[in-house]
Amino acid sequence: MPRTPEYRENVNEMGEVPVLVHGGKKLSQSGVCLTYLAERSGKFRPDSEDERLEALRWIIFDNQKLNGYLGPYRFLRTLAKQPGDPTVLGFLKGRIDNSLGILDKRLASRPYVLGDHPTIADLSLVAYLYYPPEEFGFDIAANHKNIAAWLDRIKSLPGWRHPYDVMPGHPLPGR
Ligand SMILES: N[C@@H](CCC(=O)N[C@@H](CS)C(=O)NCC(=O)O)C(=O)O
Repeated sequence: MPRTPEYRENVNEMGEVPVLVHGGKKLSQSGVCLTYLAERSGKFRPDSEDERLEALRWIIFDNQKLNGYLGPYRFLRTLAKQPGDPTVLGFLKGRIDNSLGILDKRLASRPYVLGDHPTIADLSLVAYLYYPPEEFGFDIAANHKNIAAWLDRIKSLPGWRHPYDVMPGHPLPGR
């Protein structure tokens, strides 16, 4: 659907999901959707200008260098009709390992990405990290103890649900 001309014309010219429709607004880019939801609800909202900028810094890092690589990696490895080229997968895995290392170090000295309370920066960064290790071929939590503890912390927050429990279309047909 996101690739059809109709979708680009009527839903999102960038040809991507997610898209958030709320009242008269139609928003895309997960960081924009998260910012809007945090401002509207007051939940997971960075507290000050410094926090807002810091959250944006981590959301951009995430979109480009963590989930921005994990998404295509998982797609090529697990979902694509043609298996991914090993050179491409190797390149992406190297970038993912580097980004996971940066995040793990960040979380060594603070419970959440910005400090002592969870914000939209955490919600952006966890995006793909609860998917089963088999989908990646490596176990993120087993190899990064600070990320593992942070994922448990977020999982304990009120209202947390596994992505497969809230997204339509899982399990995929034939899997
Ligand atoms: N930076 C965007 C990335 C969105 C994105 O790449 N979404 C994927 C699915 S998870 C998509 O729509 N891919 C379709 C395509 O690239 O053709 C965001 O955070 O919303």
